[in-house]
Amino acid sequence: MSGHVIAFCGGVGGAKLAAGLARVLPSEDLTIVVNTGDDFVHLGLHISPDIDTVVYTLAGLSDRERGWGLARETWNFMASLRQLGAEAWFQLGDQDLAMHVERTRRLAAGETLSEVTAALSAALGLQAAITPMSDDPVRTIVRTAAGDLAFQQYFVAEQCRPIAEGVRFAGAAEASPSPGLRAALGRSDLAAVIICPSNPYLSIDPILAVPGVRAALKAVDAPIVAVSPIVGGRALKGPAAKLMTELGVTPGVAAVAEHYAGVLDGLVIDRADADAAPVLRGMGLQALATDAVMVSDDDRARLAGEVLAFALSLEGGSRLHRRAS
Ligand code: FO1
Repeated sequence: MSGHVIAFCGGVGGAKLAAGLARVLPSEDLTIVVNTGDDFVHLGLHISPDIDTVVYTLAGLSDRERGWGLARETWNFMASLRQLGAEAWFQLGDQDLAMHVERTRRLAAGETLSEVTAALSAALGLQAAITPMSDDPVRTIVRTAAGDLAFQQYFVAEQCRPIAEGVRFAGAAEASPSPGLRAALGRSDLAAVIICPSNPYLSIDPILAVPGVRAALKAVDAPIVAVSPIVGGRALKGPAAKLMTELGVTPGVAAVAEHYAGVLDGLVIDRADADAAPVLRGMGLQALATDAVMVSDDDRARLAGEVLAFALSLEGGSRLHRRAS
């Protein structure tokens, strides 16, 4: 294929497809835009969990079982923290710690998060352009029956147990798209935008909340295709289905399509949901049913290839619905 591809993604689930795209596309043809709504300062360190997950996954360094952090990690730092009676609810592995320390040092020295991410991913041998959605702080807050919770408090400390009543992105209104995102959206050779199978509410919405992003997507002439993170009414990973239920939405591919109304031209769903394809077409979307669950590296590359072929097969006419809605 020719032209540039943008991938929007969050952490674990999205990073797998981003890794597949990085395998099938030349590095200069791909910009991976990562959610930073999960970022927070912990123990004085700037943690960017989704950027770390994408970088480690693409570098082949991630722990495949957990999905986040490094493989063959050791946890002496955490054991020592506990001994000191310090906060130990968020696990920072001994090797992983270097990433957070070096990111924090560079940010304090005046580098932007985009610059830090580019430098650290290049140091790990990555050629793909990985960019935060914004260099400005945007923080995901989950409104729950127990009050407002900062994302990691909700996700890790509370294990997503509190009933969610809403999600907001503090700072989004004042944020600007990162230079990498802005440049990619403005490319005249943009061939496709792929929304990876990340949580639509917690991982992709923060990217869409950055001022200018939705309007830019509305205007692009390239196809925009998402891969559903919901298969057979269940989330592939994480709290997406629980969250949808709590927000009054029946978890399913139709709800994913509805959520992305006005943003998408097509949705890739798992074969388990093939029956829903006519419903999606009724909503003005093109649908591809395939094996959307990625286990092996080959699954990632195969799905990436299928998603790209599907996106490029969409006729210009299928974009009229998005651009008019
Ligand atoms: N997720 C957890 O469930 N527990 C943790 O202790 C934890 C630590 C952690 C440290 C560094 C990092 O880059 C990610 C980490 N994650 C942890 C993952 C992260 O909180 C979530 O997966 C994402 O924010 C959701 O996409």
